[in-house]
Amino acid sequence: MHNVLLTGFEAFDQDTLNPSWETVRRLDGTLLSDDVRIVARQLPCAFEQAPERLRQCLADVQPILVIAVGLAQGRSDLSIERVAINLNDARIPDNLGHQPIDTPVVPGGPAAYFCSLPIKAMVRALRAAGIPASVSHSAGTFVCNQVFYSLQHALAGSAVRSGFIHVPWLPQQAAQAGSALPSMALETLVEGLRIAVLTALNTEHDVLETGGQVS
Ligand code: PCA
Repeated sequence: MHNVLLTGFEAFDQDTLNPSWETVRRLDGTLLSDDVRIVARQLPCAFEQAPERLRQCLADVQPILVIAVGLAQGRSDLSIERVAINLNDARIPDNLGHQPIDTPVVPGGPAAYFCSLPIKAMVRALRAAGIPASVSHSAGTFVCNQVFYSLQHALAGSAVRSGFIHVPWLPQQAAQAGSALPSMALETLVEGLRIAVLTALNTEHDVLETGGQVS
């Protein structure tokens, strides 16, 4: 059996749940073919712990493909991240109260890594299924970017493809916050992630077209 690793984060900031974990845990154990299944794992929203937990997951699961998923409050679609940068610059403290400012993710590491997934094909497949998606050129500078960078660093030079997707709030989170921030239903997120994984598995060469990026 081959494994696809999906990671999601624990809740952070004011939230009591994180849609990234709610989504990937519903896909845990899903068979994508006779010999490929999804394995979901949770990561802490803590700079000191997340990269090490990710490395443990990679060692345990021995995946053929990895997609890390996180929440981006304010985003309105599935944001397929193209680039991870070697910078921590936290806007708020993490779940352990740490707030690194202008530190590297990996001292001496390259300034950035590109995602190794067929991101444009993923955007195209999601849109064809009626699910809003776009390419994003910034995963931020908080724990999501740290995990994304650590993932690309760990797998650099290997045949295992990997990347990161940011998801919006769930509707109940936007409602509870009394906010006009965008949201997406859990069923849509789950179906979107399933399509993203299948497209990544089945697409060798990315398509050359616009990813509908915002900037
Ligand atoms: N989102 C945060 C960290 C955890 C999460 O789900 C981020 O975008 O960095």
